[in-house]
Amino acid sequence: MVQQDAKERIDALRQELERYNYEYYVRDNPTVSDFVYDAKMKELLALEAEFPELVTADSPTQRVGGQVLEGFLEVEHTVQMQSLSDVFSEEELAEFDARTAKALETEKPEYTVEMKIDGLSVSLEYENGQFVRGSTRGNGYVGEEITENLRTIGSIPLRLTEAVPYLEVRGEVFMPKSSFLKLNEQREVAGEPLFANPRNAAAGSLRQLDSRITAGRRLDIFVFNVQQIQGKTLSTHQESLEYLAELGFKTIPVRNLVYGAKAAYQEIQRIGEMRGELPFDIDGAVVKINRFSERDALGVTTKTPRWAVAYKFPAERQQSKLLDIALQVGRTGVITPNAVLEPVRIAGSTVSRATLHNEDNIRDKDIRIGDTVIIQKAGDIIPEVVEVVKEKRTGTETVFAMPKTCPACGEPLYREEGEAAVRCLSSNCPAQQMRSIIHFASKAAMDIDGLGPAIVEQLLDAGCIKDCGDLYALTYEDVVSLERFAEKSAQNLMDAIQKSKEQGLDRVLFGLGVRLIGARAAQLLAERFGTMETLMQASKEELSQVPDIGEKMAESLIHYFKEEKSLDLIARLKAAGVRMDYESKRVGDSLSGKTFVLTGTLPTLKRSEAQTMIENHGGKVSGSVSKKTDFVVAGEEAGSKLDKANALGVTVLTEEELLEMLEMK
Ligand code: 0OX
Repeated sequence: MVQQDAKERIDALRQELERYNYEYYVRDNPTVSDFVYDAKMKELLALEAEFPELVTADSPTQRVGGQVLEGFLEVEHTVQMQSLSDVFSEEELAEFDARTAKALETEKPEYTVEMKIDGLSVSLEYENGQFVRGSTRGNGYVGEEITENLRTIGSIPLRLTEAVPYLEVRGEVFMPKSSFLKLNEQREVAGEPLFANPRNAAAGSLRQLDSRITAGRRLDIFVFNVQQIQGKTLSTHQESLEYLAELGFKTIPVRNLVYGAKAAYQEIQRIGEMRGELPFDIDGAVVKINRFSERDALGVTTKTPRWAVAYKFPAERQQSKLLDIALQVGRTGVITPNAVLEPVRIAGSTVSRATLHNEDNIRDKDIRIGDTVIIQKAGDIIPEVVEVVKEKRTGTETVFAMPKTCPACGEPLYREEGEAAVRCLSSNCPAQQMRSIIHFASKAAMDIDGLGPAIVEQLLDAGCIKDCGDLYALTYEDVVSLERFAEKSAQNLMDAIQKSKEQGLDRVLFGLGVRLIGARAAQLLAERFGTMETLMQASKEELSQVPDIGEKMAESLIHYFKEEKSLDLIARLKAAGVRMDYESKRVGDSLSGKTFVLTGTLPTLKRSEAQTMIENHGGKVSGSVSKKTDFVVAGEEAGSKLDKANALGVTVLTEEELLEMLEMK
């Protein structure tokens, strides 16, 4: 066949296959047999093999790539992927409605109520109608690029029905319940660990570096938001969902218009009643203002829009039997009692452990070993024992008593006045040491990839390490001689340990696990004091002068830096070459105390870039205009925020004026 004929045939096959795909995955309404589909796909593959120059990224043959990635790249979201604020009752929903109605000066706001899919939020970007990039939500500002994995999802169009210049949409990737059950059955047969629920299974599938694995996982998506669009004006949520459906997306099902809180609540209840019968998990319903002009008027907070709210369905509860109470020793020596339960299925997963919080909780609820208890699990939260079914007592139950000594090291346990927690204060307690090392290596601290709980335990057992200071003295031989370690993974771990030395003061400080010093406090302290030495010399007064560092935190630091053991550990980390200084991203304070709002499309800067620049000069960026706003930076097609700024007399800047202000022009 000559190339011209091949091109025509290839185009025809692609169009046909795309249509079958759409009918099968998006419409749930297959129109051809697998046999016909496979035959056409084979023909297309053969032609593309013969004319490789005709292969394009949006060809249906390209859904599953052959390359294995080394890691995921970061993606900065130009439009923040916000989360939703939650409400849990009709009253809380009514409060949201009252606030909204007041701000919009209407009696019954126009809402859409849609299902809240229990999956993972992703962004999909299209240029000229072609799928070019997909990413996870991450922290809302920065996520991970997972284009290859998303391509494998049949309901994600690779090419839209219109060549829209630019479009970014947001949706929820999920695993249908039936696929989840099948996957776990296969994993059980293969002796692989089971996924706790469809959401975790979907998350695990999207995190694969080899998209062929993702392709085998039968993921699906519902799309529910236009993040950005060029070349089309949309004015309501309903309109945008209809438009997305026309473009070929599978859009969120059940999204009815209602007016006011009462009607919204009724619709939520109606969705709740469907829950059990749906082929996928939902964890609530989302109530959103329908008109975009009204959304703009309501604005956003730093994390969540003011124009929407998630109504979370109550957690599912189940009965089980309390077989035993096991004690866990935490990083700071706190002893947590955990319920060992007869396994029971709750909300799609099997639960055999639940937290009992502390001694007082066990006493107050009169929880005894052998009791029938009620277990609750809400979303990601660890299951907990809610109450005892006292009618089921037989008289053989036994009352639990907290031991007097640590189950891990045998040293006496203490309970401070006014505290519910019982602690082991021994500095040589092996359980605490293990937890401290796991914390040090964790993502938010030194981020040592591959150093999880199981490996830390192996290293401790083999006597290779005693604390986190010893990690940097580990040798390749130490690691490779551990059970189940191949040469490549041993080298990867060695590399990750080396790399972690560059993390900087904020991460080291958080990693040390000083009581009360969380990730944010560590960052504030690193920013203020710059080096470990200066920080160690700071007085309690100097420490508590840092905004958001309270007196208790300051005391805890002073106490930590007095201990011989801490000083020795810090000295060893330093000697090993671990960086103990902080490279501030701040370049100046010229905008300190000033609040900015960005609106419209700026001529050269992305909004996120402008935001970073402002923040690096000490300014704050907010999502909505108020009397407290100092400047509004407005670009093209700035909407209601600009109107509001003008109405309030807030100074409006162009991008150029902003750059001048930052002395960058
Ligand atoms: C869901 C879901 C999540 C878009 C703008 C703010 C929140 N899990 O089904 N998020 C949203 O809305 C986003 N809608 C949904 N239906």
